[in-house]
Amino acid sequence: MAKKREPQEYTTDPAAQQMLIRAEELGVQTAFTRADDMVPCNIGGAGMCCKQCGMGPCRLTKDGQVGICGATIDTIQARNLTRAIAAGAAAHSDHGRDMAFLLKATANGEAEGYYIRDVAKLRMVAGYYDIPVEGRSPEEIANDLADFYIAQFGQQRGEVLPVRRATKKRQQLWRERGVVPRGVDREVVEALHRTHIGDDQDAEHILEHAIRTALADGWAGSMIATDISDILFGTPAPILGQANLGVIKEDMVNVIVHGHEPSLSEMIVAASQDPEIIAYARAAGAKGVNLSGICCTANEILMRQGIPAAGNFLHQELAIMTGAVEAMVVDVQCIMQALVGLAQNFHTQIITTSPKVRIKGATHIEFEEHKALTIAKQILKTAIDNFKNRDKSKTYIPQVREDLIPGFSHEYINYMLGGSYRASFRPLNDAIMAGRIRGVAAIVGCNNPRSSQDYLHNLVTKELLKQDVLIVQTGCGAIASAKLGLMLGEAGLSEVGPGLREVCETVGIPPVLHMGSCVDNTRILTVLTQMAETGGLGDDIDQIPAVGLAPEWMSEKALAIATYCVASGAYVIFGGASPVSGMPDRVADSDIVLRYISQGWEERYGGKLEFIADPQEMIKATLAHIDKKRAALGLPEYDPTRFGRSGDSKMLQIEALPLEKKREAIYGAAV
Ligand code: SF4
Ligand code: MSK
Repeated sequence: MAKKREPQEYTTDPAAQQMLIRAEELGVQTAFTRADDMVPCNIGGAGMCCKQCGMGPCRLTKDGQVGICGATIDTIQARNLTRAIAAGAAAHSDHGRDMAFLLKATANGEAEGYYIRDVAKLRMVAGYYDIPVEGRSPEEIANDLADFYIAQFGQQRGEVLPVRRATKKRQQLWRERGVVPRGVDREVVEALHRTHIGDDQDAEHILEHAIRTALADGWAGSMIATDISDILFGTPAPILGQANLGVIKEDMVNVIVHGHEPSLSEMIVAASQDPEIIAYARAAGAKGVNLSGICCTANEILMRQGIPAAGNFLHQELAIMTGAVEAMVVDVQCIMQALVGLAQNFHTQIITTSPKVRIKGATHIEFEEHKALTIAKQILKTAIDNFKNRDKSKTYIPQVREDLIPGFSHEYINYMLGGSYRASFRPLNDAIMAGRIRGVAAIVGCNNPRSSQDYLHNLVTKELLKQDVLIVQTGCGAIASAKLGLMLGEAGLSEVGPGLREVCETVGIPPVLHMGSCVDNTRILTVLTQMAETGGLGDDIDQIPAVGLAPEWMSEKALAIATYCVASGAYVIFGGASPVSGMPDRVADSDIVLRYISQGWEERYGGKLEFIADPQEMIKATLAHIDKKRAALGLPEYDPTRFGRSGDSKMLQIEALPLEKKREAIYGAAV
């Protein structure tokens, strides 16, 4: 059994630390303590265990050893990794499919409570696929777009059309390599087929299909999900929000929405503001209904409606332990089965809503788009009815919360850099070319109780900010920075290098931009593509001084995201353990797959995937890659001493000077 850790070793978040002390007092288990008790299997962890058929499981631990069928270690590792990527792609894409059906129902007036909020985005997206827009109603366009998107999942031949949104060069490369997805479902199914016993037994060949499957996620399934969420619920723009457990309110009915899909949560937001529901809550003795979110559902409603985030992945159990949550409403993905058992210690009801997800012991109120508002009200009334069962002696809400400004969609970034008339990525590219911004890092992904919650996210983020690296974030990584206060303009700027600080002050942005949920990593693909197309930073993503990081990854979706980013040309660094680490100290050739997804993929796609556990090494590798790309573009070497003499901080210093010194400081000694 691993050593049991102290609360401050489990997490760097002060609210979470308080709740873990509370867990100890109450004698309840959490993912943190279960991680201590669960010793990972080092053979499976290294990707060297195969259970693809009933002759196994075959655990390969010696040089030259093969499975009963003769499968080698690299074949087994490639199959395991590809299956994980296929599962991640399936999860994102099934979410995208549901959104497409919701768009269809909305267009046909069959989805109670939904309407098309962002007609401009609808017209723009329809335009990508040559769907006629002029003289047509939003509903007509939406109906065609929904049909088109639904067909992308089941398409059997040809190419999924959203790949058109990549750079021309990248599309050409994918075609040459034979990895353009034909249809989303086809690639996922083929990944499962190829990895069945007795099929594809060439590790590199298997991994090329992993690329194709991941591309079906990033450039189709997830991109479709993001597009439709924006069309139906509005393209995000900056809005004030809050994050951490302190958003839970003592005197209100607390409802937490958790999971990923915005379809139900947006309707719960609408229902919570309904006078009938507010009156119902007041009649129950509460001041009203207080909604908050966990995981990516939190990100969806935070960036559009400013609904607070109670926390990221590892906060789901801690939120219940406040004893003040009447209902936790879950849809799909990242929902721990442990919630139900934990909730039995309190009065919290766990309400499952997806036809795909049930948890034994949970209340199931199935979501149905045709009567979504009615169902959302029913869920809220169930929560309100539960308010009377709250045991005040068991209530403990840590008073820790932080403000943030989320909502940096790629559309808004374009707008903020150039206004309505000259929306452009030009200023960002110019700042990178000048060296004011050294490069860009996307720090995304989950929490993992095997490391200290938020520690790696925040350490890497803070160090890169000091090095003038602009950070964009999604998923649980974004919530980690939000809780730390890095997503508020000025508050975050004290941590930032001089050049980046000047840019943030000029444009009026925080140094860490919250770009949304896990499926919204496609927004990052769009930003990188637009940067490449703007000019000055090469003509494709692999030339941009940018790196993707997931320091605390845990889900299969993270592996799918990593792989589509690599295939799009990005260098991706994952922290924690590698699922294909092999055991090079014991089995000489057990790192074939590890080398292929790094050097092999870099040769083929210009991007690579590496697992680096040490955060300092992660930072070093990020900066080295950014500097290498800068040098390849012929950009000036990064030099922090060149900048920092303009901007708000300088003006404040100048303000404090006597008049003659002021003049000198502004115009120089010669004046
Ligand atoms: Fe063993 Fe081969 Fe079956 Fe895998 S597929 S469990 S290696 S016999
Ligand atoms: S919710 S996939 S823990 S980021 Fe998207 Fe967070 Fe990872 Fe789930």
